[in-house]
Amino acid sequence: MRLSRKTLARLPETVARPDYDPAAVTVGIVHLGIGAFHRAHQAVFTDAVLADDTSWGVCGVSLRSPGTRDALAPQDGLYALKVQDGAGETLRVIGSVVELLCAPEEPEAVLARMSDPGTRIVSLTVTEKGYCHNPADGTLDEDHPDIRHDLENPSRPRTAVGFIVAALVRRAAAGVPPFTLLSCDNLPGNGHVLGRVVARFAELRGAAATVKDVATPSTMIDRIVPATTAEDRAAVSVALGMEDAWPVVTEPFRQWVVEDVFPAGRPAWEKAGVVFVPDVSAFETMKLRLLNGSHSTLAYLGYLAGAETVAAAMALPGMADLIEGLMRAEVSPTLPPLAGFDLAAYRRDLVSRFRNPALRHRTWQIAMDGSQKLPQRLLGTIRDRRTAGASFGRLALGVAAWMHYARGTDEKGKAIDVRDPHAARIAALVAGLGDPEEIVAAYLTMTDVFGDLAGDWLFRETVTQALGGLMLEGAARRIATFASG
Ligand code: CS2
Repeated sequence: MRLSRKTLARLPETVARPDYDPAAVTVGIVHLGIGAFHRAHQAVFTDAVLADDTSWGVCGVSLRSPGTRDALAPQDGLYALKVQDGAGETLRVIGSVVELLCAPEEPEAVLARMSDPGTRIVSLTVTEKGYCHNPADGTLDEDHPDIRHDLENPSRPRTAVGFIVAALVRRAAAGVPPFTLLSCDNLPGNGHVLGRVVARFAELRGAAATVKDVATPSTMIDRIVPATTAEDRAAVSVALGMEDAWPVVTEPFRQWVVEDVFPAGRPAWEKAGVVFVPDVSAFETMKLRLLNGSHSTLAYLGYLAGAETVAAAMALPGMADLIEGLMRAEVSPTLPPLAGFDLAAYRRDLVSRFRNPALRHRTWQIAMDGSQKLPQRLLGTIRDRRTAGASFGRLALGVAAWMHYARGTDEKGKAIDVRDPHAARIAALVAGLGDPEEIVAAYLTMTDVFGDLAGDWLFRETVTQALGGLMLEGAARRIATFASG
């Protein structure tokens, strides 16, 4: 038996399910990048308020592979959300995703759905690299092969930006007002970044006027959602008493802070706990620098020290002290003030979230795409510390750990499966180098990643020292030196 609208009634009592009729839901949101994160975050907030207005269902679009569509379409888009920590777990079937499309296989269906007047929001979780921007300054990478492709083939796009502009052009031609663009990726000023790449792409297509009034509110999104494993699938299916081909597993914590600029309307998300603010940037900076900056540091150092998961990395001697020190002494002083916000409590919560024993969040997963993540997670913080004339040794260790990791060989001499849009470029840059000074110098030629820090002597020296220590002593011993005793 498979999870579907037909079998919903046969779920065990303990499994929560939609409080509306999923068959009555129509599409109001097209979501680009229907991965685990969307399904454990925005789709859950939407599910909670659909009973009020069933016109806000989600059409989930994969920009790459058909896997999610093929798993969920036979289930009418239904899937289970398993929320777990050391204290226990809960299961809920989510019904907000009512249509699934795979862009490379059915681009016309995607464009038709995005151009439909019923679609009033297009949201995105396409990861940092999905914006096809230069990470150091947020401008469109006009040499990106997919961007070049989309400029040459405007009605058969590959990228999110290409789809968005093509759909906005169609809407304008049909007299349909634009949708609101809602970026939900871990980028500072994600709405601004999206607005900028869309505007530039449209300009290159000769359609600048079409996109000029599109609203692009920024958002801060937070929930830790590891990739679903075969064991998760099996365990959830047992608990449901029926098969679910693609459940998602996550932690209890969730947060969504959004700028309230939705000229075409929006779901009543505030009823589900979404916080609407005039300016999200202080929240974003805090989350990106504290949570994601720590995450990346944990991922590279942890992986090198042989820790497979974040919880295992946190258990390495000295690691919790290192991360706590990084957050308190080096990151927190750089954060913009947030009136009434208890930063110390936020940091404490992060430490316990990282320790969640029930989540198997792989260090390798977080280690992906470092060239796209480091600028907003560690480098911006370092830049602010430099301006303030303050120390940044722990942050530099995180950067050095990435440099060590991305060279592609672990401490036992085994190859690392480095996933990064610049993996080949990095491999070529560091090929044959064994001296920390030369390695750091090679990385610092990536000015699209490091920006002005590439020419900063103290940054170069501090990272070189950190990398030298890592290469000489190994990650576990370096981490252990931070143990407070
Ligand atoms: C993680 C994030 O994979 C990663 O890079 O740091 O996905 C992190 O789990 C989320 O941002 C938490 O909100």
